[in-house]
Amino acid sequence: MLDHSRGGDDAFDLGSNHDARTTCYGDAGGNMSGHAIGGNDMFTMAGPQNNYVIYGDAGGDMSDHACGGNDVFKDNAAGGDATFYGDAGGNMSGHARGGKDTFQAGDESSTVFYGDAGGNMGDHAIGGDDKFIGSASAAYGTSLAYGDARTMFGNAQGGDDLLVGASYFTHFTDLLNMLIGDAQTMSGNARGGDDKLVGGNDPGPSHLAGTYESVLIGDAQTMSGGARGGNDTLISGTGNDDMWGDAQVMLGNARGGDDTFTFYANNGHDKIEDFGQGLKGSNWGTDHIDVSALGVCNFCQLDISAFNPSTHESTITFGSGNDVVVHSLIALRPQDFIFS
Ligand SMILES: [Ca+2]
Ligand SMILES: [Ca+2]
Ligand SMILES: [Ca+2]
Ligand SMILES: [Ca+2]
Repeated sequence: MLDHSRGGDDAFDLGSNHDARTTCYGDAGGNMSGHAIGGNDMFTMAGPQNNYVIYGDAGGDMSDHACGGNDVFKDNAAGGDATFYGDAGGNMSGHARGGKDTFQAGDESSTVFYGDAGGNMGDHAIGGDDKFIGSASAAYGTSLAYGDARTMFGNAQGGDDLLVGASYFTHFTDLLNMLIGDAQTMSGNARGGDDKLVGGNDPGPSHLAGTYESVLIGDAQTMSGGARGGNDTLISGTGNDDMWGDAQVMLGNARGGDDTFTFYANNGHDKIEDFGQGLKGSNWGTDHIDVSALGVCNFCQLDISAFNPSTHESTITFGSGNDVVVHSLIALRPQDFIFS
């Protein structure tokens, strides 16, 4: 799609197939450039053991001032593989802009979501505010969701995305949800969005401490150069959550954002890996632990183990079987919390 072309608003009902392979493009099979605008498309499907690859707008790249539509993918299928690229399967460059896309995931063996681009976002590309909603009753399967793209560099800016992990996975011991607010890697002057990530719920018996059903990363797995993280909110589910406000690996002059880690009753055995306390020499920002929903009114009501200066860890115990290990620069202080 070139120049000022505009895609229509299409509804694709892919029916209820069995063992089918389906690839669907909302607007262009190839690239979108100029001032091309994608339509607002809706994809619906059902049936067992299918393989779906859906591109909300372009199968290839989006460049210049191309703009993605606001697309919706409702997956009512089970036992197959589903991948949804909210805007482009390839790269976004120039001043390309992603739409506000929504993926309501099914109970698939494998679910993969890129809110904007499956490849890179560079130059001045801007990610849309996308939503990934994992299955509320998943019997099996894994979810991998990136709010924006695989890689962000240049002056790319991530959108403010909502990523909700899949719930109900009693017979699994492996990781089920990997939710990343912006990208796998951020470098250059890339900016992360202000994302909200929600861990999955597990109604079954709790898993061992140190094993996780959800990994939540506010910005990227690796941040380097002058990349900046957004101010993200990470919400613990009843499964075990491994929570990173910024990045698993921080290099160069990369800096994280001011994140909030929120806990509700029956949080399981969680870990906060990069708790920022706004201290000089730290690049984790000024983060907070929100215990207001637990009815904790002040610091004295918290059960916090002694800070271990060699591991930099302390454990907050909310109740039997419910705790969070916090990795921080210094011992936790009252100003690190949000109380009710
Ligand atoms: Ca789109
Ligand atoms: Ca996005
Ligand atoms: Ca973020
Ligand atoms: Ca942070």
